[in-house]
Amino acid sequence: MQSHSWVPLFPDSASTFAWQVDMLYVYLILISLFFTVGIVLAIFIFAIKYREKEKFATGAEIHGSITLETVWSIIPFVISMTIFLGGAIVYYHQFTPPQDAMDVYVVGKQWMWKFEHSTGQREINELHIPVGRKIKLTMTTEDVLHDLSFPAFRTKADIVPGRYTYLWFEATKPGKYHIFCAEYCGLNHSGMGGWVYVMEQADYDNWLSGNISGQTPVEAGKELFETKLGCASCHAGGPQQRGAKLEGIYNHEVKLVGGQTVVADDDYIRNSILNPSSQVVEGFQPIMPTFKGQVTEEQLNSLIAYIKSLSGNTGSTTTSPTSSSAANTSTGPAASNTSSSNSLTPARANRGPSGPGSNPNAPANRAETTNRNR
Ligand code: HEC
Ligand SMILES: [Cu+2]
Repeated sequence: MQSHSWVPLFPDSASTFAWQVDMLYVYLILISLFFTVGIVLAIFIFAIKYREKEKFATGAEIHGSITLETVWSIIPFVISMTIFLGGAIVYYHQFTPPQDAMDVYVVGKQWMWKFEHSTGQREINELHIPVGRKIKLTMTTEDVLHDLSFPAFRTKADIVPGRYTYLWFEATKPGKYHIFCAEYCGLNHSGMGGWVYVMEQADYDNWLSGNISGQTPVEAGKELFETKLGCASCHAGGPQQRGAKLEGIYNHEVKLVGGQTVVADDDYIRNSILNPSSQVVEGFQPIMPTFKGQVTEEQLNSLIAYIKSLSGNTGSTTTSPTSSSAANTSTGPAASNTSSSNSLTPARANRGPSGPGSNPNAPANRAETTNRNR
C-alpha cells in the first residue's frame, strides 16, 4: 500500500465497490457519533439540571405520551432499515458475479494461497490482475476453512472444504495490495497472506507472456478426462456412451433418479466426480466409480473447467482484445471452446478404453475392480 486513502484509518480503496462499503461505514460511524455525543451530553445536562436542590424532594410523575413513543420507535426503525437496506444492496452486488468476468481459480491450503489463471499461469501468495477488468474467483480449500480477504477491494469470503465459493471485484487503481486469510486456520494463519498486483492491461499482458503458462485449466482437464483418469471411456460423447451426457449440461438442469432436478453447477459436477452415487442421472445405472482421493483440488478445477467448456461456456477471456502475443501463446478458453463441441467428440470417441496411466476404475478394468471389491 503506497498511498493513503481519504480517511487515514481506512485501507487503500482500489475496487469499484470500495466506496460503497466505505460509505456504509461512514454512515454507521456518523450514527454512532451522533448518539454517543447526544447521550453523553444529555447525561451531563440532566445531572446538573435535575440535581438534588432540596432534601427528600419527590420527582414529578411521568405519564405515557403516544407521540413521544411513536417518534422514538419510528426513528430507530428508519435508521436500522437504512443500515439493513444499504448493506443488503452492497452485499447482493458483491456476491453476484458478473457473466463477463475473467476466471481465476483459488485453492487455499495451510498456509498458502494458490492461484491459477484461465490461461494456465500459476502463482502462490501472489495474484497479478489487470486494472479495470472484472475478476471472478472460484475458490476452494484442500484442508480447513480459510477466508480470502482483499482489504483494498473491501471484499472477502469464506472458503469451505468440499464446495466452491465465489468472489468478484474490479480493481480501479494499479498498485500492490494486501491479501490476508481472515479465518483463523491454525498455527501459521497470520502468515497466510500475500499480495495482489493490479497492473495496467499492457503490463499485465507482458506479465502473462513472461510467465510459463503450462496447460490451461481446460487443457489440463481435457488430458485428465481423456487419458489420465479415463473418464472418456464412459463419457466419450455420442449415443453409445455408457456415461451421462456432459455436453451442454453446465448451468442447466439435470434430472436425477428419484425425480429431483438439480442445476449442474460447479458443486454438482464436483459431487458427481467425488460421490457419483449420491446424485445419479435419470436413466443411468450408478456405475460411475468414485474419484475421491484420486484427484487434487486443482485437478477438480481443471475437470470442471473442461466440462464447462463442453457447454461452450467461455466464462472468461484473460487476454485483452488488443494483446495478440498472450492470446497466441496460450490456447485461451475461448479458443478451446469453439472447437469443443465439434472436434472433441470424435477425438474422445476414438480413444481406447484404457490408455496407459488411465484410471484403474475405468470400464476395461472394471471387472477386476468389482471382483477385487467382492
Ligand atoms: C464407468 C464409467 C464411468 C466413468 C469411468 C466415469 N463416469 Fe461419469 N458417469 C457415468 C455414468 C453412468 C453417469 C450417470 C449416472 C450418475 O450420475 O452416476 C455419470 C455421470 C457423470 C456426471 C454427471 C453428468 C450429468 O449429466 O449430470 C459427471 C459430471 C461425470 N459423470 C463426470 C465424470 C468424470 C469427470 C469422470 C472422470 C474423472 C467420469 N465421469 C468417469 C459413468 C462413468
Ligand atoms: Cu487460512
